[in-house]
Amino acid sequence: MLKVDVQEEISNILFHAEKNRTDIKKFVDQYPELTIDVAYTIQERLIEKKCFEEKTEISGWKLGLTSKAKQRMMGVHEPSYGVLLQNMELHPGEPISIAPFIHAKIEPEIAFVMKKDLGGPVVTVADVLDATDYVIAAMEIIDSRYENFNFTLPDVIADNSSSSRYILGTKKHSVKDIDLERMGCVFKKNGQVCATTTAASIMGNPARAITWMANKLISRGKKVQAGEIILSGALTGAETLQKDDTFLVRFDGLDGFEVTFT
Ligand code: OOG
Repeated sequence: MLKVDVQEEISNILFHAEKNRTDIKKFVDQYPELTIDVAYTIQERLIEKKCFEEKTEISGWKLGLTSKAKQRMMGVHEPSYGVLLQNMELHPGEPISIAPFIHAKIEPEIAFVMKKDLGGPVVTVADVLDATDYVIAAMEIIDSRYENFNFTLPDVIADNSSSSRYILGTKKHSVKDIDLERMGCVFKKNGQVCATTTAASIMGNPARAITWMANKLISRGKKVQAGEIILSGALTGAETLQKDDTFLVRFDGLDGFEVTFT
């Protein structure tokens, strides 16, 4: 088991890598004993540090690596989750400065906002649907603290699943009005289509991906709470971004929106 002081050191290194915009080498080479479970503990330490230092609070959760394509691309075999903080939220229509990022990428996502806790003992798809207040189009900006996004599953978990910022659309939709398997998604970069896909790319159904996370949280003595946002995972591969780039996401039956980087 990785010693507590090493866990603390890793969370400190990750915290400062983000703050100073410096990428770092993945940890598993140096600490092969870094397990998935310990990586979630390191993530919790990192989040406590960020909440304290940045005077912010938890606003929700994000799933990562939920699509087979993405798992294959990153060489991992299961999804991961991370924590969203209030100071990570940006708004459509406001240009986004690339200044704080190391090498950010952007992904289209379906966000669920909860009206009930997902307390278990076992959370099912029906529980997720019943607990959902509304569904809304979203984009996530990921910015791995590791060189060239080169990591193993425990590394990326410790790094809060590469989370950096998130943007929610403006129109709320009832989950009853949406086909969570067949809903189509078009993602455009600078007016050109870069990906088309359906909601089923997220573990067959994004609500199923949420059950995976909700049950994992319960096994760690935590739970999704009413009022929290959940980003259910990217539907496509992440796109690199630069100054002056514009991205548009549009979902069948959900509103779409655009963001521009400066
Ligand atoms: C890990 C996070 C990926 C998603 O939705 O798949 C992610 C990464 O690729 O850096 O957020």
